[in-house]
Amino acid sequence: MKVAVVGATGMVGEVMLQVLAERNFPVTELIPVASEKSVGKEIEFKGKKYKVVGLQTAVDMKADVALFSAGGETSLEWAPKFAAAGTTVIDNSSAWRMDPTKKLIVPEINASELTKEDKIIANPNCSTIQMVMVLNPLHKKYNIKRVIVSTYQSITGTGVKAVQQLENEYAGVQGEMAYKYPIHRNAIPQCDSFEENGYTKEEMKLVRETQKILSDKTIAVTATAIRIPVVGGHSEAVNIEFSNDFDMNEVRSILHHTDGVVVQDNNDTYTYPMPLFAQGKDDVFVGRIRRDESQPNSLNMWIVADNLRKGAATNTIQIAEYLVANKLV
Ligand code: 2RA
Repeated sequence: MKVAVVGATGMVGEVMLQVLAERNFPVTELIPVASEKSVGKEIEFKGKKYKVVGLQTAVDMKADVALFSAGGETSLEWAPKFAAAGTTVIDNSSAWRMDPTKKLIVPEINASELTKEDKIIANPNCSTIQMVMVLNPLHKKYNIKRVIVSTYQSITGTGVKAVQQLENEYAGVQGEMAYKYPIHRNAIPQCDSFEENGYTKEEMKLVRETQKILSDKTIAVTATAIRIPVVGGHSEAVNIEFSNDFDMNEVRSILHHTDGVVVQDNNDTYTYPMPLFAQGKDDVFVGRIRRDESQPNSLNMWIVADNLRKGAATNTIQIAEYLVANKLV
């Protein structure tokens, strides 16, 4: 497979290259793509050096698959050009996610929706992916009525500039700010910009994308997204109200038997998910599973995943793997 990685020099792009190699994705030719300022730079992939090329050059090279992590503007302009050249695009930006003609895919949940005609496929937002991985099997069994989620998001979701800001603040030096406020010793109740309704785009992604991926607009979701000075992954406190009652042991068993989900839940041994230990892993970790004693048919849980891996790069490559395995590319 001729594979283009668009945004190859960014945080997610670098993890994509790492995961492509780790999972031995059948890359016969790699096309690292970045903005003009990076053209000509060399990157190494599986022991071979490749020169970064610009977007139009990459389109003309007619890759089989293009994995995008280059922001919404670039994707809106260039994904159609790659698709017109016969390349199947899997895009990490929010540009196409809510487009009714585009599929929004978490392979373990809805990869079967994909067809050969899907030339631009949307990868969901990182905080959505980890949550729906856990919601999906429980929704099938008990029917979810409502979800209340509070996220505690890694600064790697913002990018290199945010990681540098935290390092500068640790070192007590003034540098470029990724956020309006210091992030060291702080929690910022804003991820992305505000919408008219007072919620941030990040919070509304959790609402809208969850309903699209689970194909159920009746699921009520409300979210609060917080940025915290952590780098290993996103954490989420999730409260779920079901239509029907449930058995706690059955809930744990269902999650334990769900591909891509690992239950870490034992108070006696202080076992619960944490971003420090989720970093670099592809699973979604769930713990602190307990009945909500204030509300019938409801439970609380804590969900953690590496936002750069299952939240972005790995999910993208799993979609590509599905396309290859099912001869859709
Ligand atoms: C964030 N989910 O964490 C967004 C984009 N990666 O900032």
